[in-house]
Amino acid sequence: MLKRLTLLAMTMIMALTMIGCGGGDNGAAPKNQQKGDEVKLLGSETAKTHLKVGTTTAPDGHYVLGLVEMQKKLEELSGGTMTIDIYPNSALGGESDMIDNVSLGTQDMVLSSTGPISTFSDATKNWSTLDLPYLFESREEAYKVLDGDIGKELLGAFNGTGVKAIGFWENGFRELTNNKKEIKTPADLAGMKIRTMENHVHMASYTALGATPTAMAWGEIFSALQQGTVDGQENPLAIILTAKVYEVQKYISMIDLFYSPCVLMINEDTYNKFTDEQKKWFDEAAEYGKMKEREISKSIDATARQRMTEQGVVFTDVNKAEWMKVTESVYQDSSLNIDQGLLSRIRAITGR
Ligand code: EAX
Repeated sequence: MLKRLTLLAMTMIMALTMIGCGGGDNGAAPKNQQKGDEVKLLGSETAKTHLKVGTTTAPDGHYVLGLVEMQKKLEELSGGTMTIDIYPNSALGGESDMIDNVSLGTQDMVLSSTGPISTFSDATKNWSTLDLPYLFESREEAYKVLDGDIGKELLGAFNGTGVKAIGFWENGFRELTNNKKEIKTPADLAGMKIRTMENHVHMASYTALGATPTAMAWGEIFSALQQGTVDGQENPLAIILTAKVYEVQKYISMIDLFYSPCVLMINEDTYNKFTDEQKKWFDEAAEYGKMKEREISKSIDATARQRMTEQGVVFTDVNKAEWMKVTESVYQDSSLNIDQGLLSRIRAITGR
């Protein structure tokens, strides 16, 4: 809780600094945010049960397209009685706030990266283990762990927190962008201010790499990049492309530092009040959406580099072994709540 408060305080200071700079919220949201986008993403008007789901990502991004698949499936399975209304582009708030709101019941659902989960509750603090650098080498390796017993246990840790965690969807491998210079080695990062998610493991990793990490919610990223509050940020290519981050960042280094899952969550009481039949429809639609979303994530990723190269972005491939070595110390950092037992079990599955 204390750590979460520290992060919240940091985020607030950052927000105040930006207001102080005259930033306000002008340009803070991704450029493709339009009122109309929200309307198209609302479920069928005739459904009796409308569940409001928030995400920070763009309407044409993998999260939202996956949620649209879930929405169609839920309407089909429930005979049109249940649906989800999708609110993209941080319309309902940042990820950390949305998870809190879901736990309090002021918002039904959220699809959020794991960024804020380890500081959400004592029960979920060992989720920081999932945020370690170079934990997974491929998405298939990650699916093996996240779809198996370990994933089930981690999701189950939410029981009693007000949030029911349904399943692991995909954000993707996180790459580094900046507008100053080509970054090939950790040494090139020296002194650079990099926006990270509100996550201690990610911040510690960038500190180990020699950068100055600044945690902030996604909705603040555009003004921060434009005003130079930060020099760069990191996110999967699918986000960099669909949120149009590449329009304000010339360089992308393919560091694959973290595999970033995202988690579909619903208010516990809302779920528990469903009839058994409604639970079945909901679970099946969510599983369907998850599988579709992973496919969409993969397919956006497959063309993203080419599409952004055509727009003048300079891509740099790095020697990942070098980056791995510099960030190894994070695994032993006792302040980060890394669960060494869980880590060994993950490694037994990934074979590394
Ligand atoms: O979950 O904040 C982030 O960098 C996340 O990757 C993004 O909001 C999607």
